[in-house]
Amino acid sequence: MKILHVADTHLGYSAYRKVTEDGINQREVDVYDAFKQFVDYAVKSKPDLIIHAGDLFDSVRPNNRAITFAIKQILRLSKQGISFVLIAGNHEHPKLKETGHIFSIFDHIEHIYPVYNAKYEVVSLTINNEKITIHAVPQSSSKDEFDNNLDKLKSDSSSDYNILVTHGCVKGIKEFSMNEFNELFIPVSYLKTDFDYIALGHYHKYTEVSKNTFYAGSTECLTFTDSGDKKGFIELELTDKKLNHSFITLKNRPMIDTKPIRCFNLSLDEVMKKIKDTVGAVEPEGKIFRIILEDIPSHLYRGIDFSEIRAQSNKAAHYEIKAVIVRDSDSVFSENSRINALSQEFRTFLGNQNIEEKETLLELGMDYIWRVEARDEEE
Ligand SMILES: [Mn+2]
Repeated sequence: MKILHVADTHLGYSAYRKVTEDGINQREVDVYDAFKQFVDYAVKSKPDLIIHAGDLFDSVRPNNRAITFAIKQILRLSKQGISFVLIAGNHEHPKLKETGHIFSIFDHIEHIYPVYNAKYEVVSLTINNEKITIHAVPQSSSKDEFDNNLDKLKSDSSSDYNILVTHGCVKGIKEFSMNEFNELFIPVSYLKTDFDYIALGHYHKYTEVSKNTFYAGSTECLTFTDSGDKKGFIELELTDKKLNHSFITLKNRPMIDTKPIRCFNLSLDEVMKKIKDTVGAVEPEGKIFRIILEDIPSHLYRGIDFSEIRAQSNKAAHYEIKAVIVRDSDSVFSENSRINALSQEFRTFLGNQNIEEKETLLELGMDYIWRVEARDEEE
């Protein structure tokens, strides 16, 4: 039995300011393109089954373009008679039940099995005279509801194959967290060996969690943190209880997080030269990249010629500069009224708070600050 496991396709995601000739956000189009490559592969290779482990869409209310695109691609699979089981992830799960679920648009399409009611559901299929049971645990509205669903999991001994599909962070081996407010945790004890395969979604990096358990990862890079990873999906061959897997890589637009430039003891000319060398090595055309300036004194930072960097990067799909600015020791501000770089202020503020999860908050906060700073630089 041939199965494709895909996850975290995030249709409807958009980012940065670059638009296509038709005026559509370039990143949004890139994300569609990655999914289309996957569907092209499926139509060509004709698997018996496709499992999507959640976050098909990037949001609870994807735009019309994302909905139309998803329907069109999924109809291509349906027309080929390929069974497609998809579960809801945290990104498309509505906070309020009355909002309704976007996955209901797939309810009446032949061979398509959307699971999105926050309940454990079983999809049993007979493919080539073999019975395969897919145990689907979609995103739930609370941790308790999710745990309850996981507690009910039971493999079906009358089936030739049992597959579990769910969306969340495996907990217990290593933390597979995306630092998102509504993410759910899957205790490692549920990842039992009586499932022939466990298809996971949520963590965006392709990972073999155990012999029978895999994160397929996302199909595109959505942050610079995953820019070094290969992106794609998993192809599985299940025969006589044996599992063979391979990772199929998609062709994505290059996204490059360049090596940080340590600026502390450099002159402005040296910093500018390092930046220009870094940009040159990236070969910006059509690419997305980030320059990181570490420990740059604020007077140096103010002296950077951003227009020169802009000119050198004008063919890039997007670029940004992340700077960790340190205050000048010869600051003209008096001791009392001195305001440090925003990142430093935030770090100090958090340090004085009596709260758990400081590290997570620090990381999230720094990321926002860097993003805002990067945006300021672009203008
Ligand atoms: Mn995701």
